[in-house]
Amino acid sequence: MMRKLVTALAALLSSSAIAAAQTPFGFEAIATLEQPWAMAVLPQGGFLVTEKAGRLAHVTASGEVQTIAGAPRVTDDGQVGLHDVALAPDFQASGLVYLTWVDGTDGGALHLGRGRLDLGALQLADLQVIWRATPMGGNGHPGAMIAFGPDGHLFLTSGDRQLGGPAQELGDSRGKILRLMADGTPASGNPFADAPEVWTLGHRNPYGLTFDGTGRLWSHEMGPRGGDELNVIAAGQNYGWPLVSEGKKYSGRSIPAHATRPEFAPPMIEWTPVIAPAGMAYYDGAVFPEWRGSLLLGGLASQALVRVEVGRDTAWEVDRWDMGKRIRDVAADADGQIYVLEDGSEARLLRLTPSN
Ligand SMILES: [Ca+2]
Repeated sequence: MMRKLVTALAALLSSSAIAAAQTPFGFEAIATLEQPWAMAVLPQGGFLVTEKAGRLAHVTASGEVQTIAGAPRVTDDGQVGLHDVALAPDFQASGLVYLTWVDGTDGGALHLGRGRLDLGALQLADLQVIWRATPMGGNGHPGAMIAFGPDGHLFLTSGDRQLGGPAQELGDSRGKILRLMADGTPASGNPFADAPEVWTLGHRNPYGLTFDGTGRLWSHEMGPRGGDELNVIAAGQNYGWPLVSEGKKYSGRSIPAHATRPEFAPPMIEWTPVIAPAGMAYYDGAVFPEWRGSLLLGGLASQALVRVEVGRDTAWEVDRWDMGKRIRDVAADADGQIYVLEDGSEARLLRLTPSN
């Protein structure tokens, strides 16, 4: 009860729009990409970046962009194509890299695959599909974000594919957050006996997924007209989509708010007007010490970088910086450097630089 009250209060405080401010940092462009979707920072320096049309790119630390062979066949259509890229927790030893994508010639399903990166040969070898959404099919809203937990489990957002209803059906992997083993099979100990891969349900289009320093899992998802959400993801919870939302249908018809259905977990933050969040990183680095303990979110429609501070039972937006471009992804490296990936054509991969 207390948690719900605190959450409601935080939502009230945070629901007023924050005006985008000038950045208190500079940035330098490392490379330019074409419709990039996600990035992973390589431990030896450099990056892997996905482009929606299907290229997996290696960006060297000096900014050279190289194409890696062996990426999957994808369908580049509207919101879908090649999506997330994530390094296995044991990447330094195994070289394993995970990708998500939608392939219209294979039922239009969201796919999760992994292969072994050979940077010397610029190749992703032995890429295998290790999970595929069932039932297959759908439209946009792929979700498709990967996060590895502290215990090595693979968490995956599976969007509702613009269908709504499947998000409430346990036997349908769309509109869910899944908890899988590193090989793509359902993890043991998941909350639903009849849906062994499902961790949480009632999601719309989660484009951000990350663990914080205390091991809590955070996800954001885009609302319909209004009602973008930041959620703490806890086993077995139902986040309410499409039955409740702080937004409206595109037709303008209202949707009941989360408060009308206490069995659904309410968002920690809701944004109306929307920020259209994409990508998220937990920051605990040394380069921007005043941001330690924050979540950094990209904003598409808001063309912003958004900083959220998190408490034990609350989260609140503290900064919204005007980046002048739609932001697709955010990442931090082990040294505390922060990288931001723009969205769209001729999009830049930026490194933030402290102002002083
Ligand atoms: Ca919700």
